[in-house]
Amino acid sequence: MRSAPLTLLLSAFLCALGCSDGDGGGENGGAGPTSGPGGTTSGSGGTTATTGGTTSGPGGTTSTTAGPTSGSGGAGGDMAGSGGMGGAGGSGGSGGADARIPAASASSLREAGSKANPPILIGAAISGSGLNDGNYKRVAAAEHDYVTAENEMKWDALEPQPGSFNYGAADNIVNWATSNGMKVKGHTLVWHNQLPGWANSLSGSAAVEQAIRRHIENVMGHFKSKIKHWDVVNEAVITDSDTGVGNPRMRPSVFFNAMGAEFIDFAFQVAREQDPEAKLYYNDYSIDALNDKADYVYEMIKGMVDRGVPIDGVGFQMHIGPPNNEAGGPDVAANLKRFSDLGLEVLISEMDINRCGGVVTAEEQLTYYHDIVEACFSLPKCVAITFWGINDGRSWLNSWSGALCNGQSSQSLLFNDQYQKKETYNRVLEALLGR
Ligand code: 9MR
Repeated sequence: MRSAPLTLLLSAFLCALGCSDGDGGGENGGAGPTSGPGGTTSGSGGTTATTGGTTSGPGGTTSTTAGPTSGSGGAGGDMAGSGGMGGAGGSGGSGGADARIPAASASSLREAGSKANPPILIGAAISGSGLNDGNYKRVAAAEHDYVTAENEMKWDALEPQPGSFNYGAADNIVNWATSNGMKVKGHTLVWHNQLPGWANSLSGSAAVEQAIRRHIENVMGHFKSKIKHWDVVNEAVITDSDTGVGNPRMRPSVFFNAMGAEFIDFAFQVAREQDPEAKLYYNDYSIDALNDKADYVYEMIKGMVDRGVPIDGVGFQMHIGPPNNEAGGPDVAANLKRFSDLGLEVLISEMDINRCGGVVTAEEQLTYYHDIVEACFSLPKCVAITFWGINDGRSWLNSWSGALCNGQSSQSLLFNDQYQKKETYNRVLEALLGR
């Protein structure tokens, strides 16, 4: 592990310019980590097979023996028609192996991930518009075996009117992914952002509960045969700045305001009822390294585990650089490990490293990419690494207020505007090969 100083930054300054996800405010704090409804649980998936080898298929299983490399998920390009969910290795890694064995060599990220034992899914955020671009599709399928829809599975896209569901754009992405032997993580069931107006103006716990239940049941039901991984609750915690520092508390939202922190347990319980086999995740930003928000989320998740709430893992978004925080490898490794020690899977769920504003230098970016991927690689229960986009030219950061890019390229990803591999790609591949 290279030493990577934790350089962080400018919280108040950056947030004054606009923080990721907007509404950093909210005075409504202090709810403390989810005061548990003491609720019931349907058993958490949890699970681990103890024999070696990989198992394909939904839900992901795990190989726990440290045998030689397990099968590759196929590094091919647009492998139309391979059908189904198979071929990409398990989503494994939670079986208690002490160390991950790297592939001896690999010619793509997904090959390196699937040949590691236990395997690591290599993901990308995919946009519907990207799939109209042949180069985008080629690189996306050749290098990744895990897909998150960048916007097409959010509440406003799927349920624009109460009880009226629109699956066209999401189906396009899911069908493309499965036909390329890629798994899909549903993103995201309950989130304060990208909500349709009608949902945002609900009030009263009964109405909000009913809306959450209907949304989760419909969406998970629609995708049940194809999606076995879900971000159930996204970004339920805030701090004074979006860097994860200062006064961590529950985020005011239509859900929290009506139900208190109990909305989180409720959403996971409804999701578990809907699919006993699915992996259910909590996902958040600026909880990547050791900071106030990560501490608070740790206590919140630990409370859920202690109460038997059916949660399988935590996604660490890993948006490094403006407008979020920036973390060094050692801190990330320690942070991921404490969550993994709760018996949960951990995922790097939305990684990019923004160079706009000169806050992160080119050299720091390479170090961070390597060391953060290494932190996941070193933890057998770290089951997936998803990059938030394919190439620099299409990154959300380029035009995001607060990202300091002003329409210029954030230079944040692994491929340049022409879809050529960058040095960041090489550093990620090295870390996936245990180097
Ligand atoms: O990348 C997404 C961007 O296109 C949208 O405009 C934005 C709106 O909220 O959401 C972005 O994705 C977010 C993800 O869904 C949740 N974590 C933060 C991501 C970056 O803002």
